[in-house]
Amino acid sequence: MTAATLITVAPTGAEVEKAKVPALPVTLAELVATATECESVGASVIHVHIRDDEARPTLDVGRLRETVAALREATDLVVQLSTGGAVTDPESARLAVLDAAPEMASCTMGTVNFGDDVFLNRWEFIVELHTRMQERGIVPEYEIFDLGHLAALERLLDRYGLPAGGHVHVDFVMGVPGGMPGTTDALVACVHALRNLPAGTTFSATGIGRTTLPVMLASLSAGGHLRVGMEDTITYAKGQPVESNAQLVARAAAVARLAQRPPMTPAQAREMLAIPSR
Ligand code: KMH
Ligand code: ZN
Repeated sequence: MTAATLITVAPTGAEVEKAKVPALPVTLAELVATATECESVGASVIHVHIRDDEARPTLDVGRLRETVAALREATDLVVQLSTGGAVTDPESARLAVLDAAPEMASCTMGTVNFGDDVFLNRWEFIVELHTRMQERGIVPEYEIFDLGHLAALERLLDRYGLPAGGHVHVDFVMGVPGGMPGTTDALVACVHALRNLPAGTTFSATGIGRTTLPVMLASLSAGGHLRVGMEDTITYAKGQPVESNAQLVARAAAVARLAQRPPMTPAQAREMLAIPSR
């Protein structure tokens, strides 16, 4: 059984509105403060979406570079930029995220209905993201919204080779309306499908909304890692809004300790994920 737990915090996302959720970190100062707090309570990776001056999602490369630099300066967290962006972002802008040179970036493994929208990820686009990350030494986190996305990942690795560093890490994003449900059964189905991927492949899981806790418990018991944050849930318990991302990370860290799987340090996360040293 895996010893320590990698905890990724996804503090902002592209969907939650600041006007409705004032605790959402949207400015660079808010993001850096959140990152520092989350690191101190057990996060080792931060999955980053940024906002513009009006708190709207943006993929502006200048802002992304500034964000990567500020997070590196203030924390030791592994910075993982989202190439998923918002459902409205064009492929060109999503590819350009890599120009901000993060240590990690997300790479979604297929198209999925996303509430009333469609999160489009064409095969050729996935190949482009994967190969550009290989060339630049950026480690991908393959985002899996549905079981078929794991078959797509198997095909990708067979045809185009292992990612930078040689280690494969996937994240099950569960409970999106249109994707796989946030249930133990769905998580177990995904874990079974990992046998078709390279030996040593690791996984984390996150459950959207009310599936946060069942997915957290299922992932820990299956030897997986965790992602939590206000990108994925804004309700801490029934009728109780999330106060901060650190509140969610602290809960995940406490549950991980209870499971005898204490949180990893960022250095341990870099080692597990085989992030090339810079
Ligand atoms: N905002 C979603 C449409 C990712 O960050 O890579 C996509 C998403 C996945 O959040
Ligand atoms: Zn995201």
